[in-house]
Amino acid sequence: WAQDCQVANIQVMQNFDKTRYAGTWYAVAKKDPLGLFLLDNVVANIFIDENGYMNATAEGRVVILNNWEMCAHMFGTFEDTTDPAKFKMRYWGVASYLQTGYDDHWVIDTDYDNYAVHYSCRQVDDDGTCLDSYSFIFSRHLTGLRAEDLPIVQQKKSHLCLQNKYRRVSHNGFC
Ligand code: ODT
Repeated sequence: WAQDCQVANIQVMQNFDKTRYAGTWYAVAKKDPLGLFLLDNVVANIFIDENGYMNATAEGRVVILNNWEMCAHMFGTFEDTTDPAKFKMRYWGVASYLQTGYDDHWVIDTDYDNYAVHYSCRQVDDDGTCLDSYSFIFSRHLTGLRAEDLPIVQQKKSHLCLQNKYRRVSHNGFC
């Protein structure tokens, strides 16, 4: 498998099933974008609405205005694309001073029951690689990934050309 780091060539989850993706996900690791927002204690809750569209809430510790630490409560709505594992996510906070945005939300891999690898490229460079990406590694378990899922997740990180770019996301009850 040739690793060319082209955003257009990134392999995403095949036959993605959003109903199985729904539910609670705990972030265990994160590759930050420029101007990072969610620091730690990040929990996402994904649900499918009555029209079949994916929606989500998320919370996490943030520091805004340089030194105001708080728990951000965020909402997101997802637009389907031609690829069932690639979404556009519109997001906003319950409070106006939180971030708003419109990002890609790609599901790179998941077994639905234990782990999920998410990826978002905010800016594609002229050469087709990503200039500004972020990525979450999620677990269904607050305790983190199972040992057997670690090699799979490692491989996906390297396919994203983001190996060694992740930091651990702690959960200490702040949110
Ligand atoms: O933390 C950053 O630096 C960038 C992340 C900004 C997006 C956070 C907004 C979350 C919106 C609602 C919930 C969606 C849940 C999806 C799960 C993964 C992506 C955050």
